[in-house]
Parts: sequence; structure tokens; C-alpha cells
Amino acid sequence: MKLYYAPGACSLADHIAMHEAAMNFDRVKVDLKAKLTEDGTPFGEINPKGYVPVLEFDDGKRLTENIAILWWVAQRTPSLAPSGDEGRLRLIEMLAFISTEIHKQFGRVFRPSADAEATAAREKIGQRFALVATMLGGDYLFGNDVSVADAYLFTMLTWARKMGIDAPAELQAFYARMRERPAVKLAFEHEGLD
Ligand SMILES: N[C@@H](CCC(=O)N[C@@H](CS)C(=O)NCC(=O)O)C(=O)O
Repeated sequence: MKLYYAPGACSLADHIAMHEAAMNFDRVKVDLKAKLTEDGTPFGEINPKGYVPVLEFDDGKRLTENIAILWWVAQRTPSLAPSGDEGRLRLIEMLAFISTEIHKQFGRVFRPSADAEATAAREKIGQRFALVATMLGGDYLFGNDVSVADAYLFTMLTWARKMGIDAPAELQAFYARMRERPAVKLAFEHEGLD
């Protein structure tokens, strides 16, 4: 199994979740600007959508989209999801919120020119972090056990720190807790992050 990733990109969420699940997998670094994998393969041949993450299974089939990959990891490792039908429903609700309401907003923040849209996006992200801070069920989103959604939220917080977007104290404490997890340390080491 191979995870195609770019250092510090949203694929970090999948990378962390797969380590939390103690999965064995190879990593393939992608240069998103050049659209090439580290062995020089045009990335469009791997994912015509042109973006990471991509999870390639041993039979050659590929899965894209953070929500789908994180969901797959949670299906394989139920301890990384809240339990029961209601728990699974809440997990997909949370993954969708992080993906469509936080992750997508960062696209505007990362633009080279800071325009009115970028400013509005920063405000929205701040509001959504404030809301997520109230949703923590304990040390993590769904209580005191880590889930795949925590890996995604943590990745968003790494971006917020990089881009100077404030997060409430509860999320800063969450960030610090996540940062100490062996799975996070390993993913940082593999991706060459600080
Ligand atoms: N809908 C996709 C979006 C993934 C995405 O935004 N990937 C970014 C990195 S965080 C990327 O590879 N961007 C390169 C590009 O779009 O050219 C998902 O949630 O998996």
C-alpha cells in the first residue's frame, strides 16, 4: 500500500491516521508544482484530479479524497472512530465539516495575493475553529480516544499556525496533545516537518 503525499499538505491527516492505525505502507512524495512524483512519474497518471492524497492499494486500485481515505482507515481500525451507528454518523458529519468548511477556506488563504476574499476566509476559519473548540468531547473530538477526524483537525491547525490564524486555547491545547502522539511524530519525521 502506498500513500502519495506532499509534505505538510492535507495528506498529513491520512499519514497520521494510518500511523495511528499501525498500518504498514510506503510513502511517495509528490511535487505539486511540477506535478511529478519523486520518481519522475507524471502525477496526472496517478490521480487525474491532480491532488494529494492518493492511497494506492496492493492490487493497484486507488482511493482519493481525504474523507474517503480517513473513513476507510476508520473502517479498518474501529478504535479510530466513535462507536455505533450514531458514532459513525457523527464521524462523517465531522469529516465533512472539516473538509468543506475549514480545509476549503484555506485554499483562499494560501493564495499569493492577500485579497478581500483571503481576509474573509481567515475570518471564517477563525469562526469555525471557535465552533470546533466547543465540540471537543474530551481530549479529542469524540472524547478521550483519538479518531481519524482528530488527525484532520490537527492538520488544519498546522496550517493555521503557519498562516498566523489564531485558534482558541482549547484547540491550542489539542494541538499540543496531538503533537506529542507517536503517530504524529512519525509522520512529521517522514515528511521532514519541524
Ligand atoms: N477534495 C480533495 C482536496 C485535496 C487537496 O486540496 N489537496 C491539495 C493539497 S492539501 C493539493 O494537492 N493541491 C494541489 C492542486 O490542487 O493542484 C480532498 O479533500 O482530498
